[in-house]
Amino acid sequence: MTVKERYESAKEIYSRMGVDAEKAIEAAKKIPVSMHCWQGDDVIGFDQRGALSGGIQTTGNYPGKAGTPEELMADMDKVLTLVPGKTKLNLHASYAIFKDGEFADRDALESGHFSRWAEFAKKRNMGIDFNPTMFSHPMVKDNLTLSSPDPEVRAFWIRHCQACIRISQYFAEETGQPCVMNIWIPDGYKDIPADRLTPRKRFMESLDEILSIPYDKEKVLVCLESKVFGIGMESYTTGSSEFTINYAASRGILPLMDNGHYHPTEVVSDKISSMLLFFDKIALHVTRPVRWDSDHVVLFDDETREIAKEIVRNDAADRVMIGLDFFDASINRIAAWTVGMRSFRKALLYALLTPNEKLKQLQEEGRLTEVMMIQEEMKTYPFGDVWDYFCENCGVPVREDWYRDVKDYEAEVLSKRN
Ligand code: RNT
Ligand code: ZN
Repeated sequence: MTVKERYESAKEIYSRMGVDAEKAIEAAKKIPVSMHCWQGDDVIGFDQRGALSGGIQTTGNYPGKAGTPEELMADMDKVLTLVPGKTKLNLHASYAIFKDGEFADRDALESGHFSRWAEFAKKRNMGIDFNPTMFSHPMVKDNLTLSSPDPEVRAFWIRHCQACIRISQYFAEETGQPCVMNIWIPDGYKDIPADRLTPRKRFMESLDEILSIPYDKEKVLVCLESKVFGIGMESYTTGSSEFTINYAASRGILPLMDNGHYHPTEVVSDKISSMLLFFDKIALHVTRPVRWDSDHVVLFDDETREIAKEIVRNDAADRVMIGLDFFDASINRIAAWTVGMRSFRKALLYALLTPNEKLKQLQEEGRLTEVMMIQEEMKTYPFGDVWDYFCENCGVPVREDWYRDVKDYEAEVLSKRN
């Protein structure tokens, strides 16, 4: 049977459950998912050569990582041929591209340092999301940035974030799509702090200063990402969940939830609905924490599916800004990106193929046995047949066929890199 024939049969099976597969496919194509540039080079960037620092870490040393803008762009282009659906580009400020002999420190970055990225995105019809980079830099002193007791350290990073807002607005204007700009700081303490309040107060004041510059709030969606711990910041992080939610709510910016940033039995899928009741828009970093915030490649696993369901069944695809955030240096990086991007898209399609209205109705009527029964039976519906058709329809390889391209690319391109 062809992919199309299998799809026709699957469509019929889903329709008996009241699910319109055609509609699901169209909707799944359109939801933007932001592809993070930092999977391509283990979060190193182009403005420094040092190791990754700031409470995050990559593990592994798989050969062939991108070392230049040309290599990173070529790698992303390869991934783009393998992943279906609407994709945005997610950049970090450390990926500024300098001309020969030119250099600007992070507090002096300008849109010109990102013009090649803007060109790259425009040619591919992609929007751009952006992130200040407050790690892997000598001005991160004692693991502190915007909450540092040193006024010079704070001022440096305030200037950096303000520069990033201007660059984000430039991206929005160039691409015609809003730019989600996410602020994450590593700040925290390894051991029990003597004062939890003062650093948070300074962080709050620094953020207020950053946001005091004029910018177009329709074009730049500033978010604040929380975190419960970092490597070397096990006891206290300044930007905790309570801090970021309250800050975002009181200042009219977006909260960003990274599903690696909570206590191990907490799940972001359960948090989305609460956030949607109080925020117009929220942002996500979808990742896969294995025992800690390990940033493994996103899979089509239970929590990923549950996150996608929360977005879809609450009709919130335009209110939840989706970005991926993982960095595995132990496997082929093109494959890592592809698996992560395909998995999240799969989860969106899966959520769209769920009889959400019917299940809600059953819950309202207290028919909880049926809720469980249907959710369980749906797991063995012919989802793969719809997914395969979706891929074919989007012009990307079906099933594991994409891996051949990755192996060829590895042989022809990656293996020739230092
Ligand atoms: C770190 C945060 C942050 C980074 C990226 C590189 O724990 O998740 O989002 O992973 O900005
Ligand atoms: Zn994150």
